[in-house]
Amino acid sequence: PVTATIDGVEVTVPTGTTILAAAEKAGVRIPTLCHHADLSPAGVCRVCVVEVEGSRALQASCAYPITHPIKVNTTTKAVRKARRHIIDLMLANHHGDCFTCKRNNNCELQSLAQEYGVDSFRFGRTTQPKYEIDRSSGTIVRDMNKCVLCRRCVRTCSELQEVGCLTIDGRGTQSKISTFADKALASVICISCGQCINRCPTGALSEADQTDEVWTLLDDPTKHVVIQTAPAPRAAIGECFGLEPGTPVTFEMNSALRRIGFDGVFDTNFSADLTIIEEGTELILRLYKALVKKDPSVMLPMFTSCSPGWVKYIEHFNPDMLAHLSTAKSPQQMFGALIKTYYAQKKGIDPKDLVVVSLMPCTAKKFEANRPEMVSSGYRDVDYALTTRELAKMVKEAGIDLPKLPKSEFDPPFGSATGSGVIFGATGGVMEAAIRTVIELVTGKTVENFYDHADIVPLRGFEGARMAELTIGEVGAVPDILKHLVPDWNWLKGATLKVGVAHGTANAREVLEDIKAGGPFSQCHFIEFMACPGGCLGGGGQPIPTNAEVRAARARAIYQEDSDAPVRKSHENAAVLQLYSDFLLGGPGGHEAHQLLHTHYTP
Ligand code: HC1
Repeated sequence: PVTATIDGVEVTVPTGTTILAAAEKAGVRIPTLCHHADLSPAGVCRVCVVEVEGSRALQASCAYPITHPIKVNTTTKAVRKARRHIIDLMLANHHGDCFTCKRNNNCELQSLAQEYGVDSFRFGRTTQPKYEIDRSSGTIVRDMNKCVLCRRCVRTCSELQEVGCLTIDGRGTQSKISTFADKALASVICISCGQCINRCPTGALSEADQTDEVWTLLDDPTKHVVIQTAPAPRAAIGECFGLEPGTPVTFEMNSALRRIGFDGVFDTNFSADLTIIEEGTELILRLYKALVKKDPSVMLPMFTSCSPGWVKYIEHFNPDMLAHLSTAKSPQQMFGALIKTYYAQKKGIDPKDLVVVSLMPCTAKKFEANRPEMVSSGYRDVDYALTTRELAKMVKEAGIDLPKLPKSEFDPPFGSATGSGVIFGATGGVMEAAIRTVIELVTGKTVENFYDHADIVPLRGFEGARMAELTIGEVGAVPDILKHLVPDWNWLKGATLKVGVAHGTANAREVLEDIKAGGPFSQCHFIEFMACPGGCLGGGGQPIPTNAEVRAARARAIYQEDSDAPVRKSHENAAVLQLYSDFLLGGPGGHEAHQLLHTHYTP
C-alpha cells in the first residue's frame, strides 16, 4: 500500500492505484471525460489534470499510478485554467447545436462546459459539419462532427467486446475515429450491440431513431399498434425520469404506453417463458441424439440464441460453430410471429393492419427485427424495435411524468409471465430459467428440492464466464406435453447437467476458444451467451450512464420482480400451456412451433 494526500485528505491505497481512483476513495471529485470505469485508462482528453507536488507538468490523474507517497492538488488556479482551456478547445471543434442533439441534458461535454462556466466560444466554433453522418447500419448512427476523440468507443469495441470495428485514424488535428478503411458501418463487422453508444460522452453515437415512424402509425386509425416490453427496460426506464437506477416501474410504464396510444400492451416475458419451453425441448432432444443415439451431427454444448448481438458475433467470427446455436428464435421474434398469427386470428384483425413494436434495451434488436428470415408469419414479425431511451423520449413528448402514473397490468393473452421470464434480462437468467424448467420436467421434483429455493445462486452475479452443474438423480413422470419427444427417458437418470454462462463478447470469445481447445466449457451441455456486459440490463439501448453500479442496481430490481412473482417457472405459465393446446398443436418442438418459433443462421 501507499499513501497519497489529495487536497489535504490522506488516503492509503494499493500501490499502482491511479490518482483518480485514490481521489474517489478520499471523497474528492475530479472531472473526467475520456475515463470510463468499464475501460482501461486512456489519458487522452486531459480534463482530469491535477498538480502533483514535485512534478513540473500537470498530470492526467486517470493515467497516473501512485507508486510512492505523493501530494496532489486538484483545484489550483493552474489546474482550473488548464481544464477550462481544454474544454474551450473541444467546444471549438465540436459541431452541434445542443437544442437539436439527442444528448441534450445528458451530455458530458455540456455538463463540463456548465461546470466550468463556459459562456462564450473563446476559440470560435465549427458551424459547418466536416463529416457526413453515417446512418448506413440502420441500428447505430455515427456523427463524427460531435466526436471529442475520447476513444471510449474504440476501447469499448476492442477491449470490452473484442469486435474491433472502430479505430483511430490520423494524427494530431487530422485524428478521427474511423472504421476499417473508413467504410460505412454497414460494410464493416459491427455486431450492433450499441455498447459504444452507452459509453459515448456526447451525441456522436446514437441509435437509429424510429420514434417518428411509430408516432405516425399510432396516429393512423386503420392500424392496430401493439407493444411488447422486454424484461430489462422496466428496471431502467425510471432513470430517464430522475429515479434511482433499479427502481422498477413496470406497471406505471404500462399505463404510459396506453396513454401514448398503443392498442395492446404485452409482456415479452411471456415469450421468454415460451422460449424456455422450446429451447428446453431442443436441449433434451439434442442430448438424446448426441449421448444416446451417438449422432455425430448433433453439436453440444448447445448455445442460447436470444441475444442478437451475440448471434451476429458468432456468425461473423465463428461461423464454424453455428450448429451449436439453438434454433429457437429470441422472445422478441417469437412474440412478433404470434401476434401476426394467433392474436390476429383471435382478434379478427388482418395482419397487414397489425403493427408490432417492441420496447428493448438493445440496439441489435433493430437489426434482428429486420433480418430477412424473420417473416415466418408471412409479414415482418416485428416492425419496430425501440430502445429504452427512444421510448422515454416518446413518453416525455406526450407530456407524461411516468413515475406519477397509476399502475396497470399487461393485456391478455400475452400479459401473463413468470419470474423466469423476467430474469432473462440479467446475465445467467436464461440459464436459471431453463434449469428450473428442465429439472422439474425431467425429475418430477421441484427445483427447491435441489437448491432449497428457486434461486439458482451459482448462476447469478457478474463474473464474465462461469459454470455450474447439477446431478439429476431420479427421472420422474414426464408430463404429457413432452412425452412425444423421446421414446425413453431413463438415460437421464443420475446424469450431471453441466451449464455455462458468458456475457460481453470478449468473454464469449474466451469461452468459444476454450471449447475449441477442449477445455472445461467443452464439457458443458448448454451455455448462455449475452452480447452485452451484465446481459440485457446493460444493453446498448439502456439509459446513459450504464456502469457496474447501475448494472448491479438494475439486476436487483429484476431479481426482486422474480421473487415477488406468484409463478416463477416457465412451464407453469398457464397462458403458454394454453397456447400449445389452442394453436401450437404439435406441442413443444412440433410442426407449428418450428414454423413460427424457430430459425436458422447464416455465416
Ligand atoms: Fe433481452 Fe430477451 S432478455 S434478449 O436480453 O431473450 O434485448 O431485456 O428482450 O428477445 O425476453 C434484450 C432483455 C429481451 C429477447 C427476452
